[in-house]
Amino acid sequence: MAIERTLAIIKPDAVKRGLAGEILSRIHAAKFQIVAIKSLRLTKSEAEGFYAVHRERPFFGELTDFMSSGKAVVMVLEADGAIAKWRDTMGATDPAKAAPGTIRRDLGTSIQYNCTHGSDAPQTAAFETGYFFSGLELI
Ligand code: FUP
Repeated sequence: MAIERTLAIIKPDAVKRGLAGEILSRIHAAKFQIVAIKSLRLTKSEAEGFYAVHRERPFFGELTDFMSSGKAVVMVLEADGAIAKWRDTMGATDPAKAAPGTIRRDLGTSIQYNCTHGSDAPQTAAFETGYFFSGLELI
């Protein structure tokens, strides 16, 4: 496998419930390097830009309302095969369908309030990383 970078988000549901520390512990335990990290609150239009690929989906309005409802923690994670590895660490989108021991299964409460985001492919990871971080922040 090759060293990759992926964009991870601790979503507003998890931040509000005080779960950021627990999720960061899992990131360390899984041996990711945190290349860059920041806490921010997206505006509605910033959330719409981030999820533009989903703009025709019925849940787009609710999803972008939720993602702009409070602080999130965004970070770039690095590891061997980081994109698939972080998706494995998170589990399936719907917590009810996620494998035991994954973040979404253990901490998520619904398909919308599923605590974390992860890029799903190298092209997406490049777009999403550049959405939040400048080149200087990624050295
Ligand atoms: P994932 O890549 O696992 O984050 O899942 P998707 O890209 O399919 O969906 C992006 C986000 O949309 C999910 F994290 C949660 C939200 N979503 C819903 O709210 N309802 C749905 O039916 C599907 C996804």
